[in-house]
Amino acid sequence: MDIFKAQCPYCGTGCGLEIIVKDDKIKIRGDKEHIATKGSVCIKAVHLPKVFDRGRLDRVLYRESKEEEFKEIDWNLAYKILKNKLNSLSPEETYFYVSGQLFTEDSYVINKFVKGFLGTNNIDSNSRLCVATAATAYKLAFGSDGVPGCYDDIDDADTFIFIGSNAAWAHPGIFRRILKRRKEVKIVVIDPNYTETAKHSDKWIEIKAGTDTAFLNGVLYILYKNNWIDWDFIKNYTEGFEELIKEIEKYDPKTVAKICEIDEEDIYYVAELFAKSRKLITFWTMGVNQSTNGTMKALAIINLHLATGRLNDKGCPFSLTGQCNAMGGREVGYLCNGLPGFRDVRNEEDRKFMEEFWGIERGKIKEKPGYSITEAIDKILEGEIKFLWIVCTNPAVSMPNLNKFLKALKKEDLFVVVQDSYFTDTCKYANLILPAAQWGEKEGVMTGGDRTVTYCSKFREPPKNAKPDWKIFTELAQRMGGEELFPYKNSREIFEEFKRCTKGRLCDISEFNYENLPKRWGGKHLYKDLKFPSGKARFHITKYEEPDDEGFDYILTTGRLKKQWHTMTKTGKVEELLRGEDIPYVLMNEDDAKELGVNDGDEVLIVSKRGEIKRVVKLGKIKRKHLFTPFGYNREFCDTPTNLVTKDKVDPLSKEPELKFTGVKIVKID
Ligand SMILES: Nc1nc2c(c(=O)[nH]1)N[C@H]1C(S)=C(S)[C@@H](COP(=O)(O)OP(=O)(O)OC[C@H]3O[C@@H](n4cnc5c(=O)[nH]c(N)nc54)[C@H](O)[C@@H]3O)O[C@H]1N2
Ligand SMILES: Nc1nc2c(c(=O)[nH]1)N[C@H]1C(S)=C(S)[C@@H](COP(=O)(O)OP(=O)(O)OC[C@H]3O[C@@H](n4cnc5c(=O)[nH]c(N)nc54)[C@H](O)[C@@H]3O)O[C@H]1N2
Ligand code: SF4
Ligand SMILES: [Mo]
Repeated sequence: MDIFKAQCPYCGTGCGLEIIVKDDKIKIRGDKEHIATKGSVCIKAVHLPKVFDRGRLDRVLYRESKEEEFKEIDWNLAYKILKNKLNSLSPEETYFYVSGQLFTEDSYVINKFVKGFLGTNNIDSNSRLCVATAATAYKLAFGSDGVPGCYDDIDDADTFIFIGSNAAWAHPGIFRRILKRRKEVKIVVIDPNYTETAKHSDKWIEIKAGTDTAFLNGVLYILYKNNWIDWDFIKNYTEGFEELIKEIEKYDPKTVAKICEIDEEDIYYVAELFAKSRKLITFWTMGVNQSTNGTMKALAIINLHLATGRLNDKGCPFSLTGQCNAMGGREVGYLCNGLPGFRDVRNEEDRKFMEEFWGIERGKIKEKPGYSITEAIDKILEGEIKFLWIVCTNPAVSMPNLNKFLKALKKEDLFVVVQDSYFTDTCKYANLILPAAQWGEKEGVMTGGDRTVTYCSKFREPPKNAKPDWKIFTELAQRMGGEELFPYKNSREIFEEFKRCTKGRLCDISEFNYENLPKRWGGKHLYKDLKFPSGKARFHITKYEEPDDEGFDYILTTGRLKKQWHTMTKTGKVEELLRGEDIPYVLMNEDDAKELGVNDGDEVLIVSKRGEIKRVVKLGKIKRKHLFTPFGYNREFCDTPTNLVTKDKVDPLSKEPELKFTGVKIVKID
């Protein structure tokens, strides 16, 4: 019997796992010794062994035109095709779309390939649809990305606010840790949907979707009027409070209650918690981030924590990370403006440092950020981008405004490469499909949601022909004249290189190695001395802007399934995880259903300006005029994925799309 260790490859909780391999059997359990997660594990991880072999990609597939059938080719020919394509185009005509589920080593190599070797910043990741808003808000408020607290803070906090987060489903490892202390703590949930998380709360605040900024500003209004704020903290460690307060004057309880369609009392309730609790953590996730007003929402949360001095031992504005290694991806700078070690392409010194570090010519790294993914889609449609390489994400399901995106994918003058471990919906639009080795079949590290870096062991062989993501890019680079820049024979060499460039940075992991992990960078509290990368922490003026319902009466919001992971390429292959989760449903309020004349179990069409989807009605507790449907159903489960109706309008600061608010009408199908 062998025991291997790794971080879970699903959610950002980042549970440390033990993988027990005996003969041909593999079992998975929580690793009690893991410093951050201490043994937590959930059902999705337990069933991982079942998906290692089901429906795996084990061949390189190619077709010159998307009209043709795929034929099998070998890796040599694949590299030749890629080299020719990339050499025939200017770097700005190419685009790379990657993922928060890659190992840090994979992300680092791909980012180096694009920004340091090809010389374009045209790379973005699915984090743009996920944590981009939180990262933007942290940078604006503190001068850097990075969660200020860690999971240990849960164990002595007395108050938890969940805003736009269904942690009971989405971060079960964390939520159960809180439930262990249920009797001693207060839990508030702010969500239009009466979620599993809300069921466990002391108070559910049934907010109208999209209006959180108004709500949070209203809480600050009450704190200010009652003098429930920490003036010493504000004076010593922050700036910008006076300007903010001028804006906050507009958010009296009466006005806010009307905007958010809640009781005034709800705003007082939360204000009192900020005033009086011992230690308060505000957890937020996609109900905050995926909004055209998202950065304002996140900054309004941080404003409340700064106004009441709720950092470190008094609390934390805690953005829950979605994917297993979104934090690691942010460390290597995999968004279109990032560089490794929390650096930025717009910063001359950062570019110079990385050019010297990589040993490439001055000026190779471009100053202008690349296009974000939704901008890139426009550029594909306009014919400016002609090559798209998608790695470890399934955007043919997860991208907003799918009809538009699929039109871009189908263009004959766009060459599409899809690198995945399974045959996904996105593969159907590819010219070239590259089979990837996945978690368990390669080694590397991931950083979980509280900055803890965990080593992930290799404990099985990949299917024939499947290669680790870093290796695919390394072998291609070597054939394109990049032997010196990409000398890597294994992932350890990549880690050793990456960690050196983090020395002296906030995310310094230069002393970490595969043998001494797991370890957390930045310590328990990132800003324990209340010294911030920006000097003082900054209040920002948070303006509420009304979400656009496009003239429809109903608001469709979207999100997760309890036992399924995103687009179901893995969890959708496990019977135990499918039970009750395989019928595409829409959650509806009973009074709305009566008004519409529909019953539980009826089929309806949900129609927006961009498309329509078919769903089965499930009656339940959700705010009136709000509907909720999961977004991850792929075409095996449903002909009409949710994102056919959502919009690609983005937050102006984080460029994260509005995935949580779509104006729709309901049409009953007879
Ligand atoms: N089981 C499971 N767990 C997962 C995942 C998975 O696919 N399956 N995915 C992981 C990833 S990548 C992520 S990003 C996280 C996401 O984790 P969460 O963000 O917690 O999950 P969601 O279901 O997307 O959305 C959370 C809630 O936001 C609410 N909401 C919608 N609009 C608003 C609004 O305007 N204001 C407020 N206050 N609330 C609103 C929705 O009703 C929903 O209940 O989950 C991670 N964990
Ligand atoms: N309407 C709506 N849309 C949303 C959201 C929402 O709440 N509502 N949430 C958004 C968010 S937060 C997220 S994070 C995205 C998630 O959306 P996606 O990133 O599209 O979701 P996944 O299904 O996790 O896709 C990961 C892919 O990587 C493959 N894979 C797994 N391991 C490996 C590997 O080691 N290498 C390679 N190359 N491939 C691998 C899997 O088979 C899978 O196809 O969806 C976004 N879209
Ligand atoms: S809670 Fe998240 S990280 Fe932990 S085992 Fe479940 S899916 Fe994996
Ligand atoms: Mo996410």
